[in-house]
Parts: sequence; structure tokens; C-alpha cells
Amino acid sequence: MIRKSLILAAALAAVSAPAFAASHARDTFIKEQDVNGDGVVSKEEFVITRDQLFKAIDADKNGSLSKEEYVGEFKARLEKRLAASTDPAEKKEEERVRQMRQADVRFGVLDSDKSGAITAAEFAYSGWRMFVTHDTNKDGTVSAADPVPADTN
Ligand SMILES: [Ca+2]
Ligand SMILES: [Ca+2]
Ligand SMILES: [Ca+2]
Repeated sequence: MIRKSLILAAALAAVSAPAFAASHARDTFIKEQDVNGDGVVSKEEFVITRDQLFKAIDADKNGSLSKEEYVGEFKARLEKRLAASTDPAEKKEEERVRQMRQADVRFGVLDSDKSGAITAAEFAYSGWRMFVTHDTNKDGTVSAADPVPADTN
């Protein structure tokens, strides 16, 4: 029984990503939005996935995202990721605090009219800016062909 779980742990460690590359943000963006799996995110795919994401976060289906909905959805995904991570507990806690602080800041940025909730229009606008940021070669799609700026933060 013990041996079995050790083998499983080793297998899990082997499949987890080794290093944090500079192109990580772009590649994650592609992985999450590339609906048809051709390695390219078209504007159409991006509109579809953003819309799905908005609906998924809007837990009470009132057409806008409250802070609880936005931060709560992020926290759920973060906790899943942290649970799968092999980092030591104190590093996870550090990451948790940092990420949650960023989520808080992001909510404030997304809620551009400071109404206390993110509307579909505000969400679409921020998404569009994200798409444009990743489309560094300005061809209207995001793919591995888009050069990643050296300074990513
Ligand atoms: Ca695609
Ligand atoms: Ca809502
Ligand atoms: Ca591009």
C-alpha cells in the first residue's frame, strides 16, 4: 500500500512542469482559450471562452460579477492548483497570500466604474486588452508565433 502511493507520488512529480518559463503566461492563455486545439487563439474563440468564463463566475446569474463571486472563483482554482503542487507548505501559503492580494487588485481594475461589481462589458473590455497584449505580432490571433517580451511581470 505504501509502495503504491510512493510510485503514484513519483509519477505525479514527473508530469508536473519543471520550470517557470517566460512564455508561461502566453502558453497558459493559449491552452485556456484554444477551443479547437490548433494552437492558435482566434478572436472568435476568445469571445466564446470569455463569455463562458463570465457565466461560470456569475454564480447567482444576475449578469454581473460581485467581488465574492470573482475572488471566490479564483480562490477555488488557486486552491486546486496549490493542492496539486509539491512545494513546501510555507511556500504555498506565501503564494496563496500573494495570489489573493492580486485577485483583489484585479477585481478593482476590472470594475472600472467602481460600482462594486464587474459587468459583462467591463469583463469583455479587460479581456480584449489581455488579447491585444498577448498578440505581440499584431496579426489578430494569439499563438506561439507571438514573441514574448523579455520583461514580463
Ligand atoms: Ca484555435
Ligand atoms: Ca453575480
Ligand atoms: Ca499574433
